[in-house]
Amino acid sequence: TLFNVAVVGSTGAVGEQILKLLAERDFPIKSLKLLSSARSAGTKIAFKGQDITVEEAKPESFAGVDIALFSAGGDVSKALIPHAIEHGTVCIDNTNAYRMDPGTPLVVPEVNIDKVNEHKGVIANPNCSTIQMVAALKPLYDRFGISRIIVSTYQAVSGAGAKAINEMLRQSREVLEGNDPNPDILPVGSLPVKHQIAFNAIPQIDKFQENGFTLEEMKMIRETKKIMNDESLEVTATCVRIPVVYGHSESVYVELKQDFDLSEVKKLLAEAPGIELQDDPDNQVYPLATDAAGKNEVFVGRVRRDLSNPRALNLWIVSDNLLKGAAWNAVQIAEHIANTRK
Ligand code: 11C
Repeated sequence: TLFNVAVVGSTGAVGEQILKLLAERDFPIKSLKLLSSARSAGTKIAFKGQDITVEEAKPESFAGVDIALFSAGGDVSKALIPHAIEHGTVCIDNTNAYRMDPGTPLVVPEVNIDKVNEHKGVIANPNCSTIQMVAALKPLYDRFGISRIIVSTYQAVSGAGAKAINEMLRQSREVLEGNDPNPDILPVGSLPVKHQIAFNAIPQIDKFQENGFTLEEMKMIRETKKIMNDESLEVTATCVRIPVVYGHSESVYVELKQDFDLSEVKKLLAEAPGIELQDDPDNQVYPLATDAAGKNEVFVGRVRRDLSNPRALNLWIVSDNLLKGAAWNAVQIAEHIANTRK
């Protein structure tokens, strides 16, 4: 079976990767509609050698569309997904709009692909920093149980979009030339205060909530419990933006419910789908954002027993935030839908 597919936000950083993956994976496409805001409409994008003109996304754009992948911001998803569902379109949403809606499955294929079948028109793709963490922890959760996770992130600027990449590169040049870096975008475009990202680390990703955590941190906390289907799982997070272009890195402390053998932990990680163990301290082998960039896998290394708690582990988890963190996870879900409809 071939499918009528739409990509909403096709000119954005994630939309671009979705199109690349749909082409590479030879997704069974009958027709491909590229949609965007009015601002980007009219742009031509090449797909498998053919130029497709981007159209403005409107409620009626979804007539006849089987599968739509959304990555144009939460407001666009909230405004258009209800219309797409009315047209019978199955929506895969990369934004925060539906993730915590109790009726919407929040899916990481390596963890809970079975949830896709419970959808009522929309399947939510989790936040990038959550996806790579739960994908890596799932084999340990299944074998030993997990009681607590403490994570600190080192997140790439591409998570904040193409403009933030340019901002980091521009500021780096300014600083090297001895000029004022003139912060303009980060940490949050819509807030008045801006901070330098070049040669810096900013402990704020997205807006602060009333509890003192940022929205990014709350996404990691809430989404992890929902994806693991375990409200008793204790999670805390500190999310930090660093001057890396592609690839989020995470230092994760995880308390297991049972005693474990470190070699078994490494074996489970090495054999898990979508995970690549890169752990050889003697040869200085561990995951690096520069190596993970452009790859679909989640890389895990620095696996060691904690010294303060023998039932706890420390790990370093790295993945390309635009691929497994966004576009690849969404395309995996789309492939599952396509395969089950054959
Ligand atoms: C970042 N994690 O790195 C964010 C971007 O909810 O899908 C992804 C926002 C989201 O800035």
